Amino acid sequence: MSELQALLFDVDGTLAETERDAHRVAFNETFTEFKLDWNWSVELYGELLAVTGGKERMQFYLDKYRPDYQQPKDLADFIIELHKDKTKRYNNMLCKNPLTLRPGVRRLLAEARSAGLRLGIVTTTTPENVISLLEHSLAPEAASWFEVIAAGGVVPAKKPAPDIYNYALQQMDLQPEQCIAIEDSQNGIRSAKAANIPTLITVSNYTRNEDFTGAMVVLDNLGEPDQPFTVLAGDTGSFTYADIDMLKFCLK
Ligand code: XBP
Ligand code: MG
Repeated sequence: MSELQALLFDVDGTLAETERDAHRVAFNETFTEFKLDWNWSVELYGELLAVTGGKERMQFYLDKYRPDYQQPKDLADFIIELHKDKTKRYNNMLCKNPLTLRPGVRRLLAEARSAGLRLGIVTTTTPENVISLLEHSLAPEAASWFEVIAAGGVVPAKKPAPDIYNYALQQMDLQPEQCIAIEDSQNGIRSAKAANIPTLITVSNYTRNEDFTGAMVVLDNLGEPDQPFTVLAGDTGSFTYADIDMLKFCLK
């Protein structure tokens, strides 16, 4: 087994609970702005999350739920326009009302940095969304802590395809077994495992009932010294929160 060298973090659902009260709300505001009778309830959005990527998600919604919608001839361009508006709204939201990071995220990142571990971001969300979340919720300079921010459409196929993880490995010149991916969803673990990267799951509010077969360990969150995690699958020994020693223990 190679020595652990890098942590690769997913964003949505992993660093913060971004989906229900931020991405979903931004989509709905855009639909209202464009006078569309589309409204994504909390429940419906859970089903739409089966498809990663906001543009792809809108197309999926029309295909599956709105066969009645009179599509414009240039539907792909229209979706791009809607998505630009949604991205602007989402970024304004993160600036005005920064989201709280999930338990253990800030601590684990700080420990990883002082232990000399390398860091990467691997996500399907739009790059500017990542920068906003990092700047407003973590630290103004936090984007610079990550060697690579692999995001959005930089690769042809989004998660669950392995492309975005393979891209990050290539950019960082790392082998999969030198890394741990930290994910919250089945699409995320399918992507990381298809790239052969050991994966730790912290379930999020939309993903707790998903199938995480192949995960190194499944936790409710990363935990804190005074706020132990709950282990949902796997062996964490006597560790009660995720730190570097715990990650190394789980790799063995
Ligand atoms: C999250 C996604 C994203 C966001 C929306 O994936 O699928 O599409 O829901 O962002 P991950 P965009 O957990 O891998 O970050 O609208 O910018 O696509
Ligand atoms: Mg996620």
